[in-house]
Amino acid sequence: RLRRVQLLVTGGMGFIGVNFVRSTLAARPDVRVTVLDKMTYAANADSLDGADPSAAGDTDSRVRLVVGDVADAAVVDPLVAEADVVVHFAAESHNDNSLRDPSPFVQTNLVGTFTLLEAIRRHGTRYHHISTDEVYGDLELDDPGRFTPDTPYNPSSPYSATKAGSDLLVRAWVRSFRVQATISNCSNNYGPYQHVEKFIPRQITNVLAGLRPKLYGAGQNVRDWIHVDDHNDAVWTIIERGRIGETYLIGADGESDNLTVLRTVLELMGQPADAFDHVTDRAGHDLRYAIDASKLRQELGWTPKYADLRSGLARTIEWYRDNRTWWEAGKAGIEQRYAQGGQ
Ligand code: NAD
Ligand code: TDX
Repeated sequence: RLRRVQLLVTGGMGFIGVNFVRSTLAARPDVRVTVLDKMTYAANADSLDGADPSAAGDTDSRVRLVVGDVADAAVVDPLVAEADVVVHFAAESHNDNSLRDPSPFVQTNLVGTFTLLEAIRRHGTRYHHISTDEVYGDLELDDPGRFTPDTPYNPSSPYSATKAGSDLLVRAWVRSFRVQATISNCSNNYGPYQHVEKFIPRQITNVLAGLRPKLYGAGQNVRDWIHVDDHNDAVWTIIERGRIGETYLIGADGESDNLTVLRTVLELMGQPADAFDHVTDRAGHDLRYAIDASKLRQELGWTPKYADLRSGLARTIEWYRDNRTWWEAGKAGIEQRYAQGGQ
């Protein structure tokens, strides 16, 4: 187990990163965290409030925020130099945005990862790269197979193509320059602090705001849902016990189609089963993702703690109910942008 660790967490003001920072500070008193985040539309400055339970005030907090770009070598290099471990969450993360304008995806996901890897190479720092199951493309609904570390890369969207490219950069830097890196590819996350542009928080906050939930197409597309705490627990397992150069797939056997997820949300929120709109489908919409996490489970002994999606959704709904001020300000603008695309 690592002790007295200085962590650099990129993208630590976004959904998964801030959950990672909060749970790390709560569970590991010897860890100090520097967050590097550009504070794009996807970041929320309130997310770190009260994140260090051991701090009496801001002065002795174990977490520090540096506002900056992962693609800016002058910012990145000194931060990597002082870190023991770098965990790279920063990315442009939303498929629908990548269809409207792919440019920031190429810049942040590809050039940003390249910039970080060059600093990692210079300083010999331990690096963990956060990626997605979307790099593998999609599966048929009736395919008995699931994604494994041997599945060929076949990304569909500008988002997943730039994530795939960033993974391949990491693999090449391991092979050519022997950087001390591991990679994880996780399935769809849900939980607190997720941006309201994403499927589950969009529907929960639509109901809370008196708007009708919006389902793309017929809702047959399948996603493999995992609670964000289970994802982050697996990330720590890989940082501490993963083999250098290896890729681990993270998933919790949570396959469900979008219509079923939406109906569960409606039921848990006391809404009629048909209280939603069908809207224009996403271009190139991946049909199904499914993760086989055997390697992570067997080699590293990891197991998820959230057994079922329904109870995880109930807790997530409670969080959005209790934290209206966190999401309310950005909600109307996001819905306006969706409406322009008929979504
Ligand atoms: P998010 O969009 O909620 O957060 C991304 C964060 O990165 C934001 O705080 C943003 O300000 C920051 N950022 C963006 N560009 C930056 C730049 N150039 N420099 C510094 N910071 C920058 O995303 P998320 O859902 O938390 O995803 C985090 C990571 O996990 C991403 O790498 C994503 O590909 C991966 N991932 C996400 C999921 C999921 O279901 N959300 C699943 C698997 C993998
Ligand atoms: O309003 C909606 N209605 C709807 O039916 C939205 C926003 C989405 N959907 C559908 C599209 C997908 O089939 O729900 C599913 C989930 O959509 P998103 O939340 O946009 O996630 P997805 O495209 O599956 O990608 C997510 O998981 C993998 C993350 O955003 C990525 O960052 C991660 O890599």
